[in-house]
Amino acid sequence: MGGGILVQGTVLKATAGFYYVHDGRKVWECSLRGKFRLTGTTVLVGDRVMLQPRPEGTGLIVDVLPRANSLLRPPVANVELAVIVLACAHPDPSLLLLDRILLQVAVAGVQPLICFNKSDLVEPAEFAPARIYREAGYRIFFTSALQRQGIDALAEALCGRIAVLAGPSGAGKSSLLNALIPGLQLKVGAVSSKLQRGRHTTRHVELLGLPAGGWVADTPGFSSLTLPELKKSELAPLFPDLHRFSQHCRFRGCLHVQEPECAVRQAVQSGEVSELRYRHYLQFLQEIAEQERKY
Ligand SMILES: Nc1nc2c(ncn2[C@@H]2O[C@H](COP(=O)(O)OP(=O)(O)OP(=O)(O)O)[C@@H](O)[C@H]2O)c(=O)[nH]1
Ligand SMILES: [Mg+2]
Ligand SMILES: [Zn+2]
Repeated sequence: MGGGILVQGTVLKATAGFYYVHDGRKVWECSLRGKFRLTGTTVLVGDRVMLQPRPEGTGLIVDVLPRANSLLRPPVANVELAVIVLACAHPDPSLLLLDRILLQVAVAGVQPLICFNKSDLVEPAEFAPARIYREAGYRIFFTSALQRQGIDALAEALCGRIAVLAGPSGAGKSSLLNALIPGLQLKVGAVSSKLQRGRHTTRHVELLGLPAGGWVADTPGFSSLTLPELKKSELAPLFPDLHRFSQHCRFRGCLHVQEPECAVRQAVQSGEVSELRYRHYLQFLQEIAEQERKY
């Protein structure tokens, strides 16, 4: 490894074979040691790496430190907080997509936070999705990037953490970051009025420094997400609102579908568990069963 002092840092951005690594003071433009291609080592935004300074002032990444976790969509490592951003309207929020993202975030061991943006377009008190997810136990924020509402509360939740903003295109992730970071001018896209979708204005993942400390990644939106690889029995524990009833089911290993004396289904019937969440649970369970059949 040719001697010399190694520098530790965090990968902020990766584009076209170059990695930008922050060492606490400055940003190094780095390339990857050739060996990584052979060993299949990947370097993600958020990775802690060791770099070897080169005479011309750039760096060579020679080691990737073990990850605490990593997300697939967006591809970011060592994330502490996932802020799932959905628009209250325009485009209307897909709660099925929200539940897929929540599942992926839970599997990765990352703390979720749901941000309903464009609150200026609805009456927050009457916005049913927020009630459903608040009652399910998730932390909810209402924001309007446009009218700068709820930005301070979001800033406080992000302070000092490594976070990602994830969610569909057009929800306002880049707009929120522009509101959170003075002077930042991320490109913001229009929502197609015909398709009711954003246009994927953001194309790469990048960690940005927050004024009060911490890092947050703007990420490109996505509209579909495959389920993480799970066994059927692993699904319900990832729905905390359903799972808390399962200890009262008659059968151990109850999947809460057709089994008699299922406490989860009873909770759905009595309204203690949201029917929408339960329907999504059943849909995911079926997708897992279909995946299993393929192997
Ligand atoms: N009414 C309203 N419009 C907003 C708000 N925030 C963002 N928008 C608009 O929504 C559109 C999409 O915003 P973006 O910030 O580009 O959305 P994004 O989530 O970054 O989209 P991608 O980069 O494609 O994933 C733009 O026209 C914004 O001006 C808001 O709080 N209220
Ligand atoms: Mg964007
Ligand atoms: Zn059950």
